[in-house]
Amino acid sequence: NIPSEQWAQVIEKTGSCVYKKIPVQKPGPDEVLINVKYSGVCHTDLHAMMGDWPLDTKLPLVGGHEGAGVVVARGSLVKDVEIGDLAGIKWLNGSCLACSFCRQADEPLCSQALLSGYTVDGSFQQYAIAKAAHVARIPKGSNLEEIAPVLCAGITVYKGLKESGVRPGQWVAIVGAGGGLGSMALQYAKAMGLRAIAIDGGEEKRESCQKLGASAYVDFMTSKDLVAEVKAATPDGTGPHAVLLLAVSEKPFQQATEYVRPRGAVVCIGLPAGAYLKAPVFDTVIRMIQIKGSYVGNRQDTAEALEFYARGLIKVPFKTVGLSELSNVYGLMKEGKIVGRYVVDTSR
Ligand code: 8ID
Ligand code: ZN
Ligand code: ZN
Repeated sequence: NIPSEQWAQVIEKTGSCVYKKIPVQKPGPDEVLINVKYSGVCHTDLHAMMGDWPLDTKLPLVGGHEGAGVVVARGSLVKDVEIGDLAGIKWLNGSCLACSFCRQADEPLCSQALLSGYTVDGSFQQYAIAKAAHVARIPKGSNLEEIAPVLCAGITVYKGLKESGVRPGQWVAIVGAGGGLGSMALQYAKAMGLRAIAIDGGEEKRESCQKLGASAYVDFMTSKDLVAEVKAATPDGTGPHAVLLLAVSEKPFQQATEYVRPRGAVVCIGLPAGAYLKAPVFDTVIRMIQIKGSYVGNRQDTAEALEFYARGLIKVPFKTVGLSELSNVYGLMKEGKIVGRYVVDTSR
């Protein structure tokens, strides 16, 4: 018994969202309808609402792309997802599956990609649609509240760590370590046998980062010389083998090449509005530094990221509030006050 109406947070015009009732949609032949129980709130959702990026959203738009729930309906072509299965709505809602990127498991690069909570309605509603091929398969019995943030934050940082090329025993700097992606990154880094230097601001985030397994914490708000402090945190003082940039601010994107180890990798993941990368050509060449971007993950990355969670290796602090309170979460997020992740409960 799927209702015809449901509660949702709808962006009617850029800059704000309204909690209201909207119709429940029917899945197409290759789609499933998921009764979303919980959804994580990613900073991307705030960027989408604020129109921060040079890519248009649909309007009106239901945001959200960390939705964990139960499959309640499926299209006629769907064979491998059953009604009653647990499943997740992630950023990549669908892709063509036929282009050269899709064929090589680079689905996020597909030019036909559908983006949950951006180009198609996402998980800040009680019933959301996704292409069956792309929904995350969540193991039976999982805690949906806790697993929701894995569906974007977890997948993205796990992929970013793989893209960085760091190996067990090596050092990685996590910039924005106290936030949603950062907290996940500390847990994945630990599970992957890496040593992490957490960079963020304030004592609450320091405490959280240390609990999540960081070997060192550098406070960007109080440090007199951040570059020197990050390098000094590695045993030989040459700096971390890789840097994961997760902050929503341009400055750390300009700084990272200064403290990364020679031959190290700077991986850009955070998407501050209007920001540019800048690095001296001379140092980049003679220190053989790699600068690259990393964008969510493919279906295999999704399965692997969920497996780390299922093994009990990923525990990230989260707070749950009702979907009706989403605007308050955005308020805290704008001020950089969130430690870990906020999750919304779609039943209230
Ligand atoms: O696929 C992707 N590339 C992808 C996937 C998901 C999210 C990219 N993102 C992007 C989001 O759109 C956003 O721009 O990653 C960024 C981080 O998302 P989030 O983790 O959901 O945001 P948050 O919880 O607000 O955490 C950001 C942290 O950065 C810190 C803040 O204190 C906060 O803890 N921070 C800032 I702002 N400036 C900093 C600085 N200079 C900083 N930390 C260190 N140094
Ligand atoms: Zn996200
Ligand atoms: Zn494609």
